[in-house]
Amino acid sequence: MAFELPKLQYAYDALEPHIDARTMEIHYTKHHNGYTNNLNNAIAETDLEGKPIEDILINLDMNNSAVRNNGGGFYNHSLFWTVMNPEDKGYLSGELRDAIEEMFGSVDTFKDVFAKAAATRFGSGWAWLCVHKGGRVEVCSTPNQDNPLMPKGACGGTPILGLDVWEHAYYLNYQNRRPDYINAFFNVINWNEVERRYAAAK
Ligand code: MN3
Repeated sequence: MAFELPKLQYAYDALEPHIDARTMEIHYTKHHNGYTNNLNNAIAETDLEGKPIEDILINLDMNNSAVRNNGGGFYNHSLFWTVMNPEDKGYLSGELRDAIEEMFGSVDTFKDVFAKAAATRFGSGWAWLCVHKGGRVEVCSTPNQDNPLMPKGACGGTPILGLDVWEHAYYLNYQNRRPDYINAFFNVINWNEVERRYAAAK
């Protein structure tokens, strides 16, 4: 069973003006599709074939750069599309809001910490909100296509919100203005999905 590019649940232009349609189309059909195909090639006829992606990443040999880069790219983008939603964004509430306020003091402070993690990631990478067993949340960032599931992967919890800060994620619309892209992201977060992931992982 090969991994399949997960279906995008909205149109390419659905996140405009925050994320433009051309960026979405290229990002999904070229980048994510490429990671998916390269992951399948990297694990074909190895003992990783047929395993869930989470198992592959948690037990990853970090020296296996093909699986590290493409398995990370497959997983990270699969999460990324689902934590954005143009129509049913929901709002931050319930247990997740409580956990964020307990850790950061306020939702605004959480947003500042997350935005800083995304803005200060040098080069390409991701910013994450993770949850640890027991429900404690943490913000971190990772380089390239690494993520917190991987051995020694930053906060080390389960990622429940992720932001792609590779230039391919924003350059067409924002050029070098990564902070503007980060601010725009907060307008399209699907909190219902983040809360669902929180409840499942805590
Ligand atoms: Mn990307």
